[in-house]
Amino acid sequence: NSTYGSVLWFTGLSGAGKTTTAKSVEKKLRERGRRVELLDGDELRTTVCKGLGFSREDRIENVKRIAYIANLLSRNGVDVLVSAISPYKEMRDYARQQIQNYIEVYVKCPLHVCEMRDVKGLYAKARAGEIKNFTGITDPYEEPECPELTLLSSSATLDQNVQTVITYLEQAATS
Ligand code: GGZ
Repeated sequence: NSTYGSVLWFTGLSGAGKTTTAKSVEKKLRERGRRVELLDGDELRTTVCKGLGFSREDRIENVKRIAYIANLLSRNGVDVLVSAISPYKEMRDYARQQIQNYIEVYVKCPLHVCEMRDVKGLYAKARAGEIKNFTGITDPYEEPECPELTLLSSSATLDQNVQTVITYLEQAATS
């Protein structure tokens, strides 16, 4: 549906590169004159999703709120980039069902690589038992079964992954 913006839903482990990739795609789309918004789970948890934790219920509520905002923006022609772990199949299916032009982008990265990067030191804390319900360590991540796109963030470059997304959008626009 061409009047709707695309909703690129980046899912994957903490530290897999969802936000980095989304920001780069955001820049590319802006350069092309698109109106774009990035909805970052980690950031929204300080505002509209404030107070939500990491239980299954809270994560589902978090994703529902994000999907709601994504839908509002997208129906006004804005391209939306969502960056949220969204670890459960159920919540991604919910988003897919709620959102027109939902495009699931699995940012795939082996756990040991995310853990080695440990940009925010969260994996170390999770291993030490200081953070409960940490995705990949003490909480599940259900791998997407048929995402529209899979980006390998440990073996492909950022530029390659961004190009994969842009090419996908270009092809979707002409088909
Ligand atoms: C996973 C956690 C947790 C736990 C804090 N499990 O990589 P980050 O740091 O910057 O982003 C992660 C963010 C996860 O929020 P989401 O809204 O994306 O999660 S979900 O979609 O599951 O609702 C991580 C940080 O918060 N973080 N505690 N226990 N990630």
